[in-house]
Amino acid sequence: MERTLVLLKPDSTQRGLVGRILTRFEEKGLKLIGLKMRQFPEEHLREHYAVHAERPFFNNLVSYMGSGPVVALVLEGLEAISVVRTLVGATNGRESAPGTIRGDFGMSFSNNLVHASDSSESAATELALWFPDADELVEWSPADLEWRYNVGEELA
Ligand code: FUP
Repeated sequence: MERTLVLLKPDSTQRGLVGRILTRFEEKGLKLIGLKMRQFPEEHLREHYAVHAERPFFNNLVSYMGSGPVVALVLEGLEAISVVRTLVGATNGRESAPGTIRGDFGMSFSNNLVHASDSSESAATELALWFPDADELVEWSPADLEWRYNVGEELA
């Protein structure tokens, strides 16, 4: 099982899309194991996007991410990192495929609603930054797990 970090960015909260976006992940069968909402401080957001620190759009990106509340999620599932990236869609909402979250809900490249970890390395770094305490994550087993996966084959 993999864990991945998802952020519902300030345009998701401002536009009242949190419930609908969260539903996409739940309906897919990903397990929600962490969730918190806050307007995060600039220093934290700069660290999250440190890989882009030298890029010209960096200051705007940090300012947008700090402009309103963000909902941070931890999702768990088999190959969860790539499954979530596929659900989220391409960075530019004008080009992301219909059926993806960005493709269905957004028109912007910068205000693109959702962040999702793009590799196991970034997931590990981002989970440590956004959910530093182990007790923020809930260990639980969905009652229908045996219907989400073929337990004999896939979870053997
Ligand atoms: P993604 O992995 O799809 O979230 O996108 P990136 O990590 O490449 O970029 C992070 C965020 O920076 C994107 F969500 C949008 C923003 N961005 C810009 O605003 N301008 C750019 O030229 C590139 C990225």
